[in-house]
Amino acid sequence: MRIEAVEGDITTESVDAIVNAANSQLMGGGGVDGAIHAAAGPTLLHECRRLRAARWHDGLPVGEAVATGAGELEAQWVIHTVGPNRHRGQTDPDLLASCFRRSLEVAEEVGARTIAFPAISAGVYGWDAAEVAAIAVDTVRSHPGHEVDLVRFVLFGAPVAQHFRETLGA
Ligand code: AR6
Repeated sequence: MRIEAVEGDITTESVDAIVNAANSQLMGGGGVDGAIHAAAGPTLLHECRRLRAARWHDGLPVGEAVATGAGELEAQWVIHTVGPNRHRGQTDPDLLASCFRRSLEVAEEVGARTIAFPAISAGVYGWDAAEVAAIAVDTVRSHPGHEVDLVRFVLFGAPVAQHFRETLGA
C-alpha cells in the first residue's frame, strides 16, 4: 500500500473513495463535510438520509464509517466517518484510530482501491493536527488488509500537510 500526503482540496481528488469527516447525524455541516456535500450535489444528502432511516436511527456512532455514492464527484464512493469531538470530552485516541480503520474496512467492502482521507477531527472537533497525523499514519500503516493500493491524505493548509509529511517520513 502506498501512503502519501498532499496539500489540497479533497473534493477534487480522482480516487475511488473520499472519506468525509462527518457528524453522527450525517446531515452535512461545515468544513470538509460542507465542501464534499456542496461538490457532490443533493443526491449525497438524500443517500445519507436513507441510510439513517434504514440503519442508523440514533446517528452514526463516533469511530464508525459508512459508504454512499459520490454524486457529482469524480470519486465513486464517499465514506462518512464520525471523528471524536474534543470539545465534548472525546479524547480517546482509539476513537480516532477507529475512524481510519473502519473507513479502510468499508473501502475494502465496496471494492475501492484508492482512498483519500482528510485530517479527521483536526478542525471543528478540536484535535491537534500533529496528533491526528500520528494516529492516522500509524493506523493506516498497521492495517492488515491488502486490497487498498493507495491511501492519500489530502490536507487543507501547509501546516497540517507538513505534520503528515513529517510523520510519514519519520
Ligand atoms: N479538503 C481537505 N481538507 C479540508 C477541506 C477540503 N475541502 N475543508 C476543510 N478541510 P473539519 P472535524 C480540513 O472541521 O474536525 C463539520 O461541520 C480542515 O482544515 O472539516 O472532523 C462536520 O459536519 C481540517 O484540517 O472536521 C462535523 O460537525 C480538517 O479538514 C464537524 O465539522 C477537518 O476539519 C467535524 O469536525
